[in-house]
Parts: sequence; structure tokens; C-alpha cells
Amino acid sequence: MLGKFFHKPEPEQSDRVPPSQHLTQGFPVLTYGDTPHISTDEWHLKIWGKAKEVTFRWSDLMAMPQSNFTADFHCVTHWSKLDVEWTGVKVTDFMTYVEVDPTAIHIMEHSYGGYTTNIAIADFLREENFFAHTVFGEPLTLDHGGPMRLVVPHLYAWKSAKWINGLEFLDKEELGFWERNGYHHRGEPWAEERYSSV
Ligand SMILES: Nc1nc2c(c(=O)[nH]1)N[C@H]1C(S)=C(S)[C@@H](COP(=O)(O)O)O[C@H]1N2
Ligand SMILES: [Mo]
Repeated sequence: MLGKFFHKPEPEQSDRVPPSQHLTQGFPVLTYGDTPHISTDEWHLKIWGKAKEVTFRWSDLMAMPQSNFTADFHCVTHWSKLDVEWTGVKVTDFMTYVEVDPTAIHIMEHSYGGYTTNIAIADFLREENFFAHTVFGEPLTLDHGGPMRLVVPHLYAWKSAKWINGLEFLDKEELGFWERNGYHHRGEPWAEERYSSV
């Protein structure tokens, strides 16, 4: 059965597939709990904590520079999808609108529905991270995190919060939902940082 949905990577792809991951052609949905139904009118993204508090609405994000990006996507449950084509706002572009306190070293990502996941500022501020509203040329469906999600390609996909609605800047590391439940604090797929030892 596995063979129908997953296949061994071609040689030229194998150097892009982290250890113990299998390629999938489809695009599985992985959600803990219910899918929030948020319209673009309702959607907002709040910044708080060790940063100047500000709330961005949909029109604010749409007025920021828009970029296309292609990235591989690695779920800790062992599936990887190569070359996902996203459109959205680069985190580094977005952050030019945010005033961060120098004491901030870590961030809690918050989502509609209550999901949280933590990320170090250095992992968040990378060039390849995006707020994405479009995938393969179509608006993100609700189950993939529409209207807006974060995409952090260099970490396992649980760090890519769907339905993102908040960034809480922190002066110390705090743990998000999966991280409190035994998953690794950072989650780097090439190092197989799946589970936490602390
Ligand atoms: N809000 C929220 N974001 C989430 C999740 C979730 O349950 N809730 N699951 C994470 C996990 S484990 C993965 S693998 C990816 C899956 O994204 P997809 O459903 O678009 O494939 O979303 C991540 N972001
Ligand atoms: Mo996942």
C-alpha cells in the first residue's frame, strides 16, 4: 500500500530528502484538532511581547512586497514533498514593519484554534521563510492553513504554523504545543531532531 503513495527518491532528488523521510506526490493535510474558518476580512496578525505591539490586517500584508518561492516540505511523520510553490510575503520583508526589542531571542507562533509552536529568532529571520497565502497558484485552502500560514522550510513542518494570527516575542525560550509534548525544541530534519531528550 505504501508504494502507491510514497516512492523512493530518484538519485538526483535523494540529496534533498532528509534521513528516514519518504517522498509523497500528493499534499497530505496534517492538523491537530479542528480547522478554523477565518475569512480574509477577519484575519489579523498581532505582534506583542518583546516588540512594539501592532496588529496587521489582510490589506496590510497584501500591500507588502509579494514573492514566489519554491521549497521542500518535511513532516516529522516521515513524509516530504519537494518543490512546493508558494506565494506570499518574505519574513525578512515583513519584519521591516516590526520593531523588535533587543532582548528578544525567541518567538512563539500563535494560530487561530490555539496551536502554538516556538522558534528561535535566528531560525525565524531566514531569507527562505514566508507568510504564504497561495500554493501552486491557488489561494491556500482552509485545511492547508488558509487564508495565511507561515512556511519555515529548513525545519520540520510543525514549525510552519497554519492560520497564523500572532507572533509573541520572548526574552527566553518557551515551548509550543508539540514541543511541550515531547517533540524537539528546534526540529531540524537533516539532524533528525524529531523528539526532545529533555
Ligand atoms: N495551526 C496549526 N498549524 C500546523 C499544524 C496544526 O495542527 N495546526 N500542523 C503542523 C504540521 S505537524 C504539519 S506537517 C504541517 C502540515 O501542513 P499541511 O496540512 O498544509 O500539509 O502544518 C503544521 N502547522
Ligand atoms: Mo507534521
